[in-house]
Amino acid sequence: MNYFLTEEQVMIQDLARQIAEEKLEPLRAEMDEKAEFPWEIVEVLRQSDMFGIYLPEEYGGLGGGVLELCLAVEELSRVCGGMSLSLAATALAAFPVLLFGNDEQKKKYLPDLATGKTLAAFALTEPEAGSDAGATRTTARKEGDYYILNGTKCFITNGSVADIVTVIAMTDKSRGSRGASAFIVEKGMDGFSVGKDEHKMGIRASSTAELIFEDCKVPAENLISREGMGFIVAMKTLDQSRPGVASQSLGIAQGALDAAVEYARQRKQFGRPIITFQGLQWMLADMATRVEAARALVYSVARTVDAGAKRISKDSAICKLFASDVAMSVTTDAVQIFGGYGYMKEYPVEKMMRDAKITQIYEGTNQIQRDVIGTQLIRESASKK
Ligand code: COS
Repeated sequence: MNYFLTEEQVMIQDLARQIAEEKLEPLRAEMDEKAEFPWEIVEVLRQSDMFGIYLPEEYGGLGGGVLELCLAVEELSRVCGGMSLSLAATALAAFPVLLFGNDEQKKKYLPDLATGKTLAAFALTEPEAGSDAGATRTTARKEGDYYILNGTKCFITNGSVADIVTVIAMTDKSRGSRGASAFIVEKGMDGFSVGKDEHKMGIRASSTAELIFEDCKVPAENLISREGMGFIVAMKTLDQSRPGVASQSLGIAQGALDAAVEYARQRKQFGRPIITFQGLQWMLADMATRVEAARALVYSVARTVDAGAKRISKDSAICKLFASDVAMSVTTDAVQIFGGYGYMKEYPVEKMMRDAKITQIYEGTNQIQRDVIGTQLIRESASKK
């Protein structure tokens, strides 16, 4: 299908594909097995300017947008949905600064994020505040020129490797979600530490950690936007970043489809390649159709976001919901096509199936995406009257 990508976008896609095939693929099984963070790959991504793809040129980025980021994340995820997260999760954490930061904050933090010198993490989730993001318990108390943060964040992607963390904390608990505020916390700030690193089912070549704030002193100038804007900062960040999860899902699904077609051509049973059986061809055809539908949706939503559309929550949720469900179904079908071999670690499809599962859960479960879509449908309908 022709998605009418520009020359620059095709270049980014080709470069990411080359990195994925030459650098990620040889490491994929080992990093998954050992559950190691891929520092070697981060270095390759740094050298090839991948971290700056979506950041403005004035801050040292390449001046692309969400679509360019999605193209890169898709290609990397086609080979490994875990390693691609060093980039995708850094972008997620950079969005609060990019969208709501003041000039000083942008000048201070974005150039190092653009080169990949600093990695970042977005810290919203807490043990008692997952889907219910408004139930955040971490507090931020103003004391002179500082905010004092106390609380624990969990399941934070890039948590143990991030140099900066964008954190949502309550400055005024009595105001509910309107009492939340967003902060930039740097590694090394007093009272900030990393807790346990999680053992995960999938995306094992990525860091998922607990972050602990114990009287953590954050300079007041690191408040993003103003007090009380934290929930909006978080929601708008997620609106911007969910196409990225969708592109990760899309890449995983494409990788599983490619592997399944290849395997079905080689594997012989009943004296012929199994791909010659119509039942299998139809299965592959359905997988390919779902993958292409997801791609069309992801690119279209990414373009909508880049065009500066005001209301993107619904579109963003739709593409995350659809693409992650496609990733789960296509990887499951790929394992089925591989049969017994698909269940074994010698082949990559069982890993792809494990990696796919998280895309239905993080950056808002798919149940929450449906809530976001439903809420917006009601609003749109009401506004017509
Ligand atoms: N953009 C701008 N404003 C938004 C918004 C968005 N995308 N989403 C919500 N808001 C505003 C609402 O308009 C409302 O404003 P008012 O107080 O002026 O009415 C306010 O924020 C509170 O919104 P709402 O009442 O919808 O909040 P809820 O507590 O019901 O929560 C959901 C809404 C469920 C959508 C939110 O908690 C959520 O996204 N949860 C999932 C969080 C998540 O994705 N976690 C994953 C971890 S981060 S990687």
